[in-house]
Amino acid sequence: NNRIARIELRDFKTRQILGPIPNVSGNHGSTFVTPNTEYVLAASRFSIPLPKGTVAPLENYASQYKGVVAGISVDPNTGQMAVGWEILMPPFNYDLGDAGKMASEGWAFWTCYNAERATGKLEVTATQKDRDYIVAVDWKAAEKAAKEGKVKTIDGVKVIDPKDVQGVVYLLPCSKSPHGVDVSPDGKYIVGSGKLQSITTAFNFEKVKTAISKKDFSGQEDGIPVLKYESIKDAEINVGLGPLHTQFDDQGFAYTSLFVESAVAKWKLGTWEVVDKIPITYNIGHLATAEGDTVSPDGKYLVALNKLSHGRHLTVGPSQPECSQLIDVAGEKMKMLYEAYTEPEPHYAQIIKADKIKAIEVYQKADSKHPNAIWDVKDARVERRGNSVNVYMVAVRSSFEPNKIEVKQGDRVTIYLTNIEQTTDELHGFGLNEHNINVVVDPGETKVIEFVANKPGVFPFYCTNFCSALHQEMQGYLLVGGGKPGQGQQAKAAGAQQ
Ligand SMILES: [Cu+2]
Repeated sequence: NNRIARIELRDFKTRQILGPIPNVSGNHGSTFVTPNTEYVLAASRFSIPLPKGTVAPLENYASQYKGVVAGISVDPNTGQMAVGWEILMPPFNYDLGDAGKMASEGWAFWTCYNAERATGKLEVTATQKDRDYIVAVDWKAAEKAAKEGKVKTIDGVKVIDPKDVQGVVYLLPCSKSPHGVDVSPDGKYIVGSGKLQSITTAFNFEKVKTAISKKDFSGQEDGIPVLKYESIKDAEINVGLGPLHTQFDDQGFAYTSLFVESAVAKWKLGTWEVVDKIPITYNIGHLATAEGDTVSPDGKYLVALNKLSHGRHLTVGPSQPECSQLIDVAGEKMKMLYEAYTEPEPHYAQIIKADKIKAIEVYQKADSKHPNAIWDVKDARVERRGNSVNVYMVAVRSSFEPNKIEVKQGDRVTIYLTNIEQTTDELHGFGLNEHNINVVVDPGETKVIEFVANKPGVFPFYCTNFCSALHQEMQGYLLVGGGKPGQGQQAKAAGAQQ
């Protein structure tokens, strides 16, 4: 749905969901951030006619369909995200990105496939040419163009058309069918692999800048200059079959996942020699080294996020979990340490040092701002206003107060439930029978539960998050009167027949 969520690492809760992002279609090129989180990168996987809602014949795909790469701005004080700028791109399929850093600070990169601008059976039609592209955006120039109004407004956001604004975006020819680009920790190398070629290419960012200043171009796509491959590449590394993504360690080594070969290749930046290889089970896609996307990777560990497990675990039906493997990369030779099973399909990860995360375990009473929170059992009550029933409820080991709610059929019920515990790991839950309601309330948190009591009868509510030896006793009753017995069951039976 072209959305980006921001999760606060203080409590690991989602604070914002931005989107659907205008003009971006199938955001597969996220979420990579610039070094100071000025922007989060986003990109269209599926080019479509713009603005959204426009229909153009698929026969006109090459000219009337458009991709978009975007910088989602992040407020440095609040973290609030908004669309910063977008760039109108040829109808390729845009894939994973990475932000420039150090030597390439101020730039953003994405790979794209389907340089053929093909439709139909893409496995054939989109693999005709020898090369696809890495998109290189000078995001400071994009920011400036947006600020100076050198934009079109499409669906309410600022969109830069490279035909009108020069110097914002360039294309670097890359091996066929790439699925990601990775910038080395010093920012000097832009590393891209195409899964249909057995090499990984290290582009030298200095050479990219020189080629741009000398206009050393081999062509253009919809007004975007294409740089000459031979002028900007430093090395082609013979990593193996089906190279996809590359991560880095603290000793100048790079690790490239090999999907077809089911292996990870370790190679040296600068000398470009492949020094080690380790088999993976099976078909590795993404991989993550400790802080491997940063300017100072931590090394030591690598996690291989594999796409297929091919029955390495007990079979429990056709749907199979996938395999992730933990590899020790501290020594000369990579060592397999452990494997575990994850939901399909593992798609990117970050490993962050634990001491960087300062998460809370309890919401402090002093910080409670909810207007309807109550912190004393004495304040627990049920209030009626017309057909609205407000319940001010406390959860604390091991009871709910009040533990009886009496309403009439059709009443709108709102429960303000505060878990007044201030103890680590003392969460409570609130489940209401046959109402499809089950919420978890963290220590010190207030949750609002709203529903219309449209079924007559007596409905137990109970704690659904284990809390104490008397957890099972933590329960109460909702009594919904004034209705005709059996009504709920009749409605249910009617529903079942449909
Ligand atoms: Cu409980």
